[in-house]
Amino acid sequence: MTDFFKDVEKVEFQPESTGLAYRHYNPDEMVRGKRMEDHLRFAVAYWHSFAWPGGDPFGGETFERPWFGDTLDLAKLKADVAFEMFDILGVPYFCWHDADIRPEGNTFAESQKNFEAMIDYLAEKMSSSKTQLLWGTANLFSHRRFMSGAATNPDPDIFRWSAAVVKNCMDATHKLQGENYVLWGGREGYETLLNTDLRRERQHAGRFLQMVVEYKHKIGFNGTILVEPKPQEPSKHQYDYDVATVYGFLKEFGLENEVKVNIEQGHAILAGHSFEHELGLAASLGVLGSIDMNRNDYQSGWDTDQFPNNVPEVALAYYEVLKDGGFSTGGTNFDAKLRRQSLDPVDLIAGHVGAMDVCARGFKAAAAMLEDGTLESMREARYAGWDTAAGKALLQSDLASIAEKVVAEGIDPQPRSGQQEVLENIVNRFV
Ligand code: XLS
Ligand code: NI
Ligand code: NI
Repeated sequence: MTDFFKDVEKVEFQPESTGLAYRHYNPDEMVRGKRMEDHLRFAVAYWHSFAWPGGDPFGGETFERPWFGDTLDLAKLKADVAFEMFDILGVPYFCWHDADIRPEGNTFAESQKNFEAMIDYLAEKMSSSKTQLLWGTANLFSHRRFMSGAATNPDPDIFRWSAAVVKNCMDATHKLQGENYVLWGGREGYETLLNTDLRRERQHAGRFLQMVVEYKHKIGFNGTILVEPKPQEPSKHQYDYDVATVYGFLKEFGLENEVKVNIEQGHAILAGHSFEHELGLAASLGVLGSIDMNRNDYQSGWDTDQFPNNVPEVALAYYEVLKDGGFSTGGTNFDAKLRRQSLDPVDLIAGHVGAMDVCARGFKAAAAMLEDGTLESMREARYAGWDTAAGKALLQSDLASIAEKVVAEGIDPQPRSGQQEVLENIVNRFV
């Protein structure tokens, strides 16, 4: 035991509590025939909670954690504290990048050795913990070697380096029985078209992703490969802009049945969409995989990665997830960090407890809206014309015959209300 969380007790479901307890998240509560914990599948993001020093563009580290530094012993201390927090929270999952868990070596081989040592250490910790791996991923964006991209770098040696890192991260995810492997295209984008060969870079990104899928099958990894869309930051323009863009990219490279998406709330907003738009679109395309449930500040236009705190927004998001049948390998990852003034260890716990409660409230509201059924029956009624024999035949027809019948039958269609306010009032009964 470390003494980092020394006075913090295990967080329990205590609906009447005014202290650090779950007031809405009851892991064992049955919702639509399944335990709430198994629906929501919460995960802690290792990087924000344990590796992020608290910097902003105007100032550096604020957190001064005892495990900061580049040695294996400190990396192990970090892992010890992480698993103590997982236990305090009772979360079923966590997620990592290679760079969050291992010290950087002086060479590729040295970094790999450190990484493998830490994967063994995590495996040992996981064997006596309830907390398992939701996903692993590679950090191909922090080190200066990646400043012009990883798979899309003009230098083939960086492509090679990145491919080798991803191979190692996939091996590690497989070894730890992770349920997904994520690729967020950190610097897969550009700053200026004046120095960028768009055509080449997209081809390289496509081939890279095909190699990932080929390798998944080669090693027999049964998890899901997920791409995480984001429109900008750190690059001025990122290739995986949003769900629609990623889907087009997957189609182009023949990967639409192999790869799904990990959708982040804040990234959806940066792309000019709502979270539920991105989720609903992914579901309609059959590629909804997992979510990063962290919001941005609506004024800053930047990825501020804050814990969620808006129940109605969360409810509409889980409504889309539930309509899609819920998560299979995916889950709810808090890709969220504390504000840089929140220095106390207990702040880390409070951030996650609050987020889990907000999600539980939103989730229960979503389940109740679905159970009630009014929203779905009103939506169906709106399209009922298409379920008639004539409606179905229409899509098999052609412009000329349609035009002929429009005249012959003298149709006179009347506009009908979209009933948005009525629908919004229904939602408000549940949130
Ligand atoms: C950054 C991304 C990142 C991914 C994992 O904006 O959200 O944290 O989730 O690389
Ligand atoms: Ni993000
Ligand atoms: Ni993310």
